Amino acid sequence: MTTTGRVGAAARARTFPAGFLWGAATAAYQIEGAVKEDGRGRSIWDTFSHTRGKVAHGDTGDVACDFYHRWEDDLELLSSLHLNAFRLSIAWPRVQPQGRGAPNQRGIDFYRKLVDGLRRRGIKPAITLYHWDLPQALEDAGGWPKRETAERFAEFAQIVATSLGDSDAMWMTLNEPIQVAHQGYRVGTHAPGQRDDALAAAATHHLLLGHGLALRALRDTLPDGGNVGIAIDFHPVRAIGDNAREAAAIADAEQNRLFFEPIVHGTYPRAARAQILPPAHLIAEGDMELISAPIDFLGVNYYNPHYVKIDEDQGRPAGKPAKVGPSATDYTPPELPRNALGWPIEPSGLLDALVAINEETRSELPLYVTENGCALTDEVDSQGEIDDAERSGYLRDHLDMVHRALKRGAPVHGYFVWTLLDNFEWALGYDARFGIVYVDFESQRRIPKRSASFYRQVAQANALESDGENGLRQA
Ligand code: IFM
Repeated sequence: MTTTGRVGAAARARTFPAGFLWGAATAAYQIEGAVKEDGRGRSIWDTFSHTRGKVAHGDTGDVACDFYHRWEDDLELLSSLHLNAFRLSIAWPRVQPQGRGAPNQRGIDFYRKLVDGLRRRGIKPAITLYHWDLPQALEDAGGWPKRETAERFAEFAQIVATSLGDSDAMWMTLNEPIQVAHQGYRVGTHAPGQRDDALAAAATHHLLLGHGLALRALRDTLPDGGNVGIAIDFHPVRAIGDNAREAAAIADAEQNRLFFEPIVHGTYPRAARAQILPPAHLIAEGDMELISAPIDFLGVNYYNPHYVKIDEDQGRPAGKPAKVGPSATDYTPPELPRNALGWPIEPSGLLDALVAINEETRSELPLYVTENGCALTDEVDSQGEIDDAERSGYLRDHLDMVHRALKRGAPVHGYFVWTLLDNFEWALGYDARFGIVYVDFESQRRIPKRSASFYRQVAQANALESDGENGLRQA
């Protein structure tokens, strides 16, 4: 493409608002490694991944991307990609090895160095307090099904806010709490591996309460009350045929509204089935007010919609139960493209989610896409490169939807690709590669994929060029 051609294309580009955040999202256990260093305590994921049969190939996060030691090079990588935001999570067991009591200074020092390193590079930290690595000691005391865990979480939030409060960060209390309740306590595919509806329903309420109590602690501790939100995964529900409408409404209540509705309205969704909802005796006076206290933004994680189709013979939704949510099935229209994990790829679901959330919050809540990305089976070619054209196309198509959502009035302020580095993908181990940067886990060498080059050009231009290529063809 010639220079003149690019200027011409730029003139017709889909430009994002000034100050738009271009970020990459990560989570502590998925990248840090160093699980026994500097006084870190044990987390439920250490226990789970070391339990036979729980994670593919027996993989663990013991080393992961060794980010704990390589963080400085990885921040350089962020700079080289022209990203102006980085989403990281704080490993609770590094800061409070037993989940309670005095902080471990060496753990705090690590995150201090990290946010200072980001600040030096002009990259905004987006800090998640809980991305699934509960201290094992708290699980031993009952975990999220117990109210006390929510109280301990607020104490942890207060410690972190005191230590890093000057970092001009975005703060998120929880990441995808439905996955904690559902995969962690209902179907057992994630740590701590429990399988019990009642535990999952109790965990649901205490995760929400943990959010509310942590939010209050952050408001009290951060300068000017901080910039605080939560990251929730949204799966727009598509009914296939009129006879699927009722089941779709239930699925929407159980997959999407279970956490969204308490936070924005202070109520649990009426359409959810009784066994999914927290029982009344767990909901103390004042809980719903705490949970629905105003937040400054909502983080929207999006990967795919859910389809509901009624199996005529069985009279119930078609497909096997999926592990991602209480009423999801793995039924997907066969014509849809899928990623390497079999997840359907449907960019319009992101537009639908952003527009629907904005309507429901009456344009009063700033939105960020806090996760969106594509798992592929990437391979290094003979040139030493990773030509992940499919991922670049995925990013282009989803960014186009973000741009359309902006045009339809949704106040989207940033986009975080999931993820910077190939990493430990929970129960799937290291097979699923979501990164825009390839990681050779033997040598820990990082190789930016072609999608990284595409994303860099979009971030640098703050725009999708009119043909959506952003240098892709000559990259
Ligand atoms: O890797 C996860 C992340 O930790 C939470 N959201 C979904 C990603 C892909 O499965």
